[in-house]
Amino acid sequence: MLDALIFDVDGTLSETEELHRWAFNETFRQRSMSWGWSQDDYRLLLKTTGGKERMRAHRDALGLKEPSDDLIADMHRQKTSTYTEAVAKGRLTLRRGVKDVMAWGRAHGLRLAVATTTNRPNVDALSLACFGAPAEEVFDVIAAGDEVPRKKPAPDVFLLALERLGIGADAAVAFEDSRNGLRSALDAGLDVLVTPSVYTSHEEFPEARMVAPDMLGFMDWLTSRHLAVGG
Ligand code: XBP
Ligand code: MG
Repeated sequence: MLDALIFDVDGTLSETEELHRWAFNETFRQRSMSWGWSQDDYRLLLKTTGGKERMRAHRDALGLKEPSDDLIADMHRQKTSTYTEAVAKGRLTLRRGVKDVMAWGRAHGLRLAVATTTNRPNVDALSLACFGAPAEEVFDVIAAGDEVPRKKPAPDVFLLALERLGIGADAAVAFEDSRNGLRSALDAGLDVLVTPSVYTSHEEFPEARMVAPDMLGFMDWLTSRHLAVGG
């Protein structure tokens, strides 16, 4: 039985990565660092999931010893508060079809979950700003950020979401925007529906069950998948 829909956040629920990129650059600027990530830089940097991991990868690619991991963790706390303040001011909108698919799920008695590399404060801020309610009221299960030892493309965060849902992968469908996310959900045993985002439009998703420009494209597939397993 299809029991749950599991959503990635960044790039899937909302086109968030330009705002993340701005928050990273604001943090570098406020700390008088020479770092500055262009859109082209960031497209490559997004191969590394996780903001702390991304900054560490950038430091290492420059062959630098500083900033230390501890300082990067502090920078990430600052970046997160810069990001969440901007989200609270209404800088994000939901992607087309997100509310429709979530409403379809609720109307068919399905549970809704989140499996994301971003951290929980960012999920909470997006939920309040875009759904007008706390994340724990919008989603039945939330698996985010540092709750798992290995970030996407490792399957850990989707496996945690399935564990918290108390179901097997055959009873859920995952929604993603990136190859890292697709690989994570696939390795967790899930069927994956992909809506490429601004920063992943160049990627290929041959293993996806379906690829569509927005989530409205999945409504027929979801209906047949739900009916096929007895609804
Ligand atoms: C996308 C990510 C995150 C965000 C930045 O997560 O990889 O790292 O880019 O958020 P997903 P943080 O697509 O899995 O939602 O700085 O909080 O990591
Ligand atoms: Mg994503």
